[in-house]
Amino acid sequence: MEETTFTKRQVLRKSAISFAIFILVGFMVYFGYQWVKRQPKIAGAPRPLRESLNFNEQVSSRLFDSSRLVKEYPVSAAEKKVRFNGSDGLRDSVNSGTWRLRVVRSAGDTLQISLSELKALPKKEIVFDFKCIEGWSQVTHWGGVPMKTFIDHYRLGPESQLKYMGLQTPDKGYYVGIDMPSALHPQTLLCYEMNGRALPLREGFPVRLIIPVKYGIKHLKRIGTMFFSNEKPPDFWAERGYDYYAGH
Ligand SMILES: Nc1nc2c(c(=O)[nH]1)N[C@H]1C(S)=C(S)[C@@H](COP(=O)(O)O)O[C@H]1N2
Ligand SMILES: [Mo]
Repeated sequence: MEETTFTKRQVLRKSAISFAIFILVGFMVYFGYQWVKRQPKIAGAPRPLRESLNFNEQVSSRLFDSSRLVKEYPVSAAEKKVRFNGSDGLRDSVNSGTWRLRVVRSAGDTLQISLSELKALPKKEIVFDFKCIEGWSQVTHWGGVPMKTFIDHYRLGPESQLKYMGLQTPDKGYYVGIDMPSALHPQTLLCYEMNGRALPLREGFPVRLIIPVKYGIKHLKRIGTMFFSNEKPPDFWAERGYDYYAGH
């Protein structure tokens, strides 16, 4: 077998080359980062980052298969002490008797739906692993009317042909945009129960969104208004630089 030996000169040359590459890559990372920071911001994130988020969104939504279900657990696996996170849009008081879900069909044509009307529709319960983008997750138990059932019952078929659903709290302090395939996913609920009882105030009483295919940021608590649009509706955390799609 032939042995390869390097002369001292060759070794020196190789180390010099590796060192030069190391320095060059270092400069590229540093100036690349400076360049990204100087780029104009688009919807809360520097342009190159927003563009890659949008690209990821295109890939994820093409791969999205609405018949694929998020894993469900037995009720016994559900956490009794549910974590709470975020109270934007929850600071005013709310009265379940006068609260209405406002559904904007078109300008000047708004449905006003009461809590008891929602409760009269077929109910579905789900126990799933609720994931927050901050890094925690919890198996929790929710009940409400599936969004798809609600859309069919109120004959919102034409509106649901649009690309997005927008949701806002009554005071507009928190708001999200949801791509329509995720809004109509069979596990997405207009939720009014947690652990078999009325939603606690801080968990979004009287009605919140539960959308297991998305991270926590999209599970808007205390829904006031629902609307439909082909443009991306304003989104609280996307405006602060997070991913708009937020699926997992
Ligand atoms: N109205 C409103 N809804 C909200 C938020 C908020 O600040 N305000 N925070 C979101 C985030 S980041 C998470 S993780 C979940 C947390 O839901 P929980 O408080 O029921 O655990 O609610 C989401 N919905
Ligand atoms: Mo979150």
